[in-house]
Formats: sequence, structure tokens, C-alpha cells
Amino acid sequence: MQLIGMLDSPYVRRVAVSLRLMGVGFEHQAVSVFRTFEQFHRINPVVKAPTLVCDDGTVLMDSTLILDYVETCLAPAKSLMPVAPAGRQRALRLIGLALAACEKSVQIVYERQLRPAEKQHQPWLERVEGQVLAAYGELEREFERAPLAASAEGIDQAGVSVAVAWRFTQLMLPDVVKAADFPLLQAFAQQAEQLPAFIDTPPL
Ligand SMILES: N[C@@H](CCC(=O)N[C@@H](CS)C(=O)NCC(=O)O)C(=O)O
Repeated sequence: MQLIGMLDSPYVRRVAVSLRLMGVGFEHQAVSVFRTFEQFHRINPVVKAPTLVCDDGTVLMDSTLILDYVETCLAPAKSLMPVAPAGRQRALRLIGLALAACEKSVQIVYERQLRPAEKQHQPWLERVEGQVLAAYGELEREFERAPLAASAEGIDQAGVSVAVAWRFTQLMLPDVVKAADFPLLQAFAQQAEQLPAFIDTPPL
């Protein structure tokens, strides 16, 4: 099984960290959707990271769908998703917020890095910045209500997704999302980043 994509993508990193936490073996191919577009295109013509090439050659994409495949078909006993309804509902809410934070962060990065300065649309940037701040604001409030486990045994998919999203945003947009405004998220992510599965999966 091959995981294709750069670990500077929060979506690729979330899958890689999850596979490591679940003890599911994989080969990582650091192919970039930008710098090595043609190489990526030969593996997956849609050029979406992450891409998972399964052992039977089937090509999957989208981090959530890849994790669904791994958890359902390969390692159901090691699932990072809570099963009990209340825990599952909370995990789905937190993952949704973390993925929205990733999506809005990536949109701002693309706007800044890919679009020529004279074509940047300030109202659009302000809208997306408001959305990313709202997602992290909701997450901070969720952590005020109840913290998440950041231990190797206790961390679940919500914890992985929140920690990976936070690190990505802090690396790329520290000017937009100020760490000091989200102390619980900052403390949680710092703890999670000490786990071997995170250390072995640096966001490079
Ligand atoms: N919803 C997708 C988002 C994946 C995504 O947008 N990945 C980016 C890299 S961070 C990508 O493939 N960008 C290239 C493109 O969309 O053309 C997931 O969860 O995997």
C-alpha cells in the first residue's frame, strides 16, 4: 500500500499519522501536486493529495475516505473512531471543524502563493480568514467544555485531525491565527506533537 503526497499537506499528514498510530504498514511516496505534477498525474490523473494506492492497485483519494477504507477494511480493531454514539458524535463535530480549518487555511495559502498579487481579491481573503478563525474558535470552546486525550493510547481521530490542522495553520498562517488566542488548542497540539507517530511524520 502506498501513500502518495507531501507531508506539508495536512490531509496527507493526518492519514500518515493515523496509519502509524494504528500500526498499519505503508510506503510513503513524497510526490508533490505542484512540483511533480506529471509524476503525480501518472499515479492519479486527478492529482489529489493524499492518494492511496491499495495493494490490489485500486487508487483511492480524499483523506477521510482513505481513513474509512483503512479502518473498515484493514484494521477495524485498531480504529481511531469512537464507537459509542455520544463519543462518535463529538468526534465527528471536532473532525468537521478541523477539516474546515484545514480547507480554509489551504485556500488562504493558495491565494497568497499561487495567485498573482494584483489578482488577489481582498473581500474573499477576509471571508476565508473569518471562517478559519471561526473554526478554531469553535474548537477552542469544545476544548473548554471537555479536553481531548493526547496520549499514544488515548488519542483518537479527532485528536489527530485537530493537532495536524493546528500545526499546519501555525506553520503557514501564524499572522492570521494567533496561537496566543487559542491556548487550549496550542497546549493540546504541542502535547500531541511529542508522540512518536507525529515526530516520525514531520510536516515537511
Ligand atoms: N478533502 C480532501 C482535500 C485534499 C486536498 O485538497 N489536498 C490538496 C493538497 S493539501 C491538493 O490535492 N491540492 C491540489 C489540487 O487540489 O489541485 C482530503 O481530505 O483529502
